[in-house]
Amino acid sequence: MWTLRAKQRSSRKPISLLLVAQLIFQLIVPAVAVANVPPVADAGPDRTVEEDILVALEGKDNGAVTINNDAKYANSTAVTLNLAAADPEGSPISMRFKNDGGSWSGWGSFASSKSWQLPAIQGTRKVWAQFKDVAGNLSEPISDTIFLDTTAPQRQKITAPRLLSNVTSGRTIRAAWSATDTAPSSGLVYDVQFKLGSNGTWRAWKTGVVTTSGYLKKAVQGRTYFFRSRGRDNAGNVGAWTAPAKTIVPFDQDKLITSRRGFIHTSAAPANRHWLSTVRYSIRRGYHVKYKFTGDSVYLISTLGPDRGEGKVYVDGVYQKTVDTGNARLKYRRVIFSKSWKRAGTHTLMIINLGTQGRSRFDLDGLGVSL
Ligand SMILES: [Ca+2]
Ligand SMILES: [Ca+2]
Ligand SMILES: [Ca+2]
Repeated sequence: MWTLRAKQRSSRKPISLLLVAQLIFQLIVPAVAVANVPPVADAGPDRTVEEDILVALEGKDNGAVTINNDAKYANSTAVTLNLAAADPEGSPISMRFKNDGGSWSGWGSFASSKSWQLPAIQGTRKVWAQFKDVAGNLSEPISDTIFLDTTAPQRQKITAPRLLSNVTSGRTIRAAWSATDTAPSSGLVYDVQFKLGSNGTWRAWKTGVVTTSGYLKKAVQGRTYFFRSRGRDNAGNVGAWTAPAKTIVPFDQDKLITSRRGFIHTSAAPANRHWLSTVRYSIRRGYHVKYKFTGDSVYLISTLGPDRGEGKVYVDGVYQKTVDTGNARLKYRRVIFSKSWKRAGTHTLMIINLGTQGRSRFDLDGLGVSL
């Protein structure tokens, strides 16, 4: 009884008792039946009453229902049911609905969509639909399911190295992120963004990924990278962005030098131990390097070792401290001095080699500047 004429004659199905009864009724009183049937657009002029009845039998189905156009997930209990059903004679039909395990709604006139309320229970929900013709014939109840997930991911978190030289000698930043989505979850994915500098513009890095870490390659020396992430579920619930994680990519040792005396040596060995592979060093007392930088914090990066000695550090011409890079064994990319300010400004940093007896070498490997 429930058919769309476009897909008629596609398959012959068993004739139900109900339909047989209807067929007999219509054969007995064909004149009445024909008189009551309004004209149908695609009924050809040559079609007989018998053919019309045959079409109705062949096209028998129970209509169709989908929730939210058959989307996999819903993030709200308020959904739209999409309906398809028609009486072959074109007479009006009515429809009713129920949530699985609930009771039927009242009958209403057929419409191709219907607002519906799911029970607020997370997970797979099922909705039933049923149709009725003017003669009171009922279709078989049909149903559709959808996965309901109304909770946004929580406990968003992202981590990235504060100073890149602390974890690697090269320009690849590894960031890791996480979040949790209350079970049953429609599936958790992440968006990750980064920007250069605190005043930079956020740009997409990872969108809708299931991975929980990534490598940002070829980071630019001297820049400060900010990362943030959020969890998002497949139903469209979106978590809040994390507070940014900050990674300072230090300048290499030569980049910001404004003046120097000595410190003529450059060492590239051993590979991949020094920040960006090389260090500049001095072995003479009194030799110095002066840097000029703009930022709100600075990190002086050097090498510790048995033959490494002491140096004096000055900021903006003011003595800060004497640092000792002596150590029983070699340690690369160590922060030997740091200082921060409330707001960004331009400063100078000077290091003077003290030429410590027996271990006069002093390394300069990089300068981390946060901006
Ligand atoms: Ca569905
Ligand atoms: Ca969720
Ligand atoms: Ca270096």
